[in-house]
Amino acid sequence: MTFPFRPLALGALLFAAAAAHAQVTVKDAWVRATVPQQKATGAFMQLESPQDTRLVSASSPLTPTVEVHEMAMQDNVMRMRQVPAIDLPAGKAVELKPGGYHVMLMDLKQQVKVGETVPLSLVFEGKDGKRQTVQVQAPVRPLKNDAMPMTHGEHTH
Ligand SMILES: [Cu+2]
Repeated sequence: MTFPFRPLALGALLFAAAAAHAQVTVKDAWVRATVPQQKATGAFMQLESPQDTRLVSASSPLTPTVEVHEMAMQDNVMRMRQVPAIDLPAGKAVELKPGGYHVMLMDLKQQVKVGETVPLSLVFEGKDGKRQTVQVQAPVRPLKNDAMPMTHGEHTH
């Protein structure tokens, strides 16, 4: 005798297991360091979700004003604007990077320095309207890593 329904049952099981772990993965999150008096900066990262979802908002204890932005060429000028959400198609990595999508930290009260870590809460909304929040600790990095000269020993003035 064979068991024709067995593969079907196994498939249902696997689906249930996947649904239980339908968490968005956040990789390589970082925040761009600021110079004194700079009031805004961007947070960048790679996002991947096992099912269709969208990044709808973000927050940070650093500032009450955090927006989801997109940077794009408009009339030959790079401009950025707030977007209602960033779509994450199932299984496809979406990169938030300088010159593209980013999480914007605005109204900064203090300088964001290299070596610090910025906590971020990212809110995702699935097609069913269910929301999940993912916490990220994003290290602060200089604008251009490779442009930073290596320094050795102590500085004396
Ligand atoms: Cu921006």
